[in-house]
Amino acid sequence: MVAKLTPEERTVFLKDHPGWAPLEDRDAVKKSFVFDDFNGAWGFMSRVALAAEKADHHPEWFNVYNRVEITLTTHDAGGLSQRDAALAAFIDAAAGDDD
Ligand code: HBI
Repeated sequence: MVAKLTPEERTVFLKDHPGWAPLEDRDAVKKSFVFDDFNGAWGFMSRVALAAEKADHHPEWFNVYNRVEITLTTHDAGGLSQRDAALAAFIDAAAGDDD
């Protein structure tokens, strides 16, 4: 059983991962990414998909053309966990958002 983040851990998560915004209606965070074109978006999604499968931790996402919206939460925990923090870090790096 994976543990939910404590309030303190959640604060650190949001500080360490700028752009990830908590949702109102559930214990999750969401961030949008925009790429030059669909090819860029799809390449990003491919990188994230491989990492998600390797981690056995998957995003909830939406894509239209060059835009990708990603929501992270841990279904097994019923909220945010360290798995989401790790995947958020990978996603930001894959998007080039980690500078
Ligand atoms: N992805 N986001 C997320 N949350 C989960 O709880 C989860 C997952 N991917 C696979 C997975 N759990 C497996 O451990 C099974 O529970 C489906």
